[in-house]
Amino acid sequence: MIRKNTVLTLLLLLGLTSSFAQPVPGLDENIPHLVTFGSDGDVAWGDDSFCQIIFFKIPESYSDPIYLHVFDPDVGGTIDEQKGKWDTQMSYSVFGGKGAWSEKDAQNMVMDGNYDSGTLLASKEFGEVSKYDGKWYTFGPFNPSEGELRSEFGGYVFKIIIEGISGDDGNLYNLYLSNHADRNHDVEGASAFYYKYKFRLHDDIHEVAHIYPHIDEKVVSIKQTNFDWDNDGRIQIVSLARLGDELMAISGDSKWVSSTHKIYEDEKTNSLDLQMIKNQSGNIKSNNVVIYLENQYGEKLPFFSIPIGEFKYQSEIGFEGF
Ligand SMILES: [Ca+2]
Ligand SMILES: [Ca+2]
Ligand SMILES: [Ca+2]
Ligand SMILES: [Ca+2]
Repeated sequence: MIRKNTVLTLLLLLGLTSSFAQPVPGLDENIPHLVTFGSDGDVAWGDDSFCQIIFFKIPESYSDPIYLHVFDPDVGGTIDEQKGKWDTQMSYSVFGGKGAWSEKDAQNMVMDGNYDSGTLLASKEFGEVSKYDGKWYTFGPFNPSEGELRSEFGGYVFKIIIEGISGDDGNLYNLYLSNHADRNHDVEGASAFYYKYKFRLHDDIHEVAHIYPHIDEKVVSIKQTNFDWDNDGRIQIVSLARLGDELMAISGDSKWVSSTHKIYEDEKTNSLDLQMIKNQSGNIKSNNVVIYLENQYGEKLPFFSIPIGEFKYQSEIGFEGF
């Protein structure tokens, strides 16, 4: 009982601190880093298309300048994944304006399509750069109104595309939306979201990673697809309507797998908590993975860095017996 209360208190604290935070990966996700490989990378190392697309939404009422900080933008030295010699170039491009989000190729990451839609606001390439190894680089300032105004989000949407230009090494990095140029400070009411997520799992078997796909009222079933999970444990679905005993299929080395799951009434207009629990005996290190979800129409579902609604207070269920 003591342990349960401790976990619940911890979750409540996390909830308080994360309500206004915009790091990507998010605090609640407990994912160490995002991953993008150089364009000559081996997909078997865990990145199927050498590109990552992350969106940020800023409330329409917010008018101060915003900045996008990138931790460890270089590809070399600390946290990155070396193959042979360091020879990878990575581009970071920030987009706003009409089409930045609303172009479906951007949401679906159609790499031979118009995924880099909208107005290019800033761009920079990094290779092995010791000056930025383990350090932050700042894009901006941007005026919130430079984003794409969308009423469905109640604000302006920006997009950052991280793409491998050359080389075969893995770039690991983190993002943070801030209202300060020189430090991470939260933009109240803002959040990040993404449709296809590529990241590194913890090496520590006791760490549980999460993603929080948003389920709108028209979703009756979801199809999840993941790549290169290396059979690393399990993914369980936790929500108000189920107790975490339903598992999603996970893939093997360099393999794709999908599974389809019914959505219950109580799960609509809320977020699911997909808990990624590592293989407790596999000693699986440096595991890069890809995951996305679709509704019954084949439309991709967004994951939000901040879980929507009250659902998160229920998620101690998933820690029971772990
Ligand atoms: Ca580095
Ligand atoms: Ca290399
Ligand atoms: Ca890096
Ligand atoms: Ca992997």
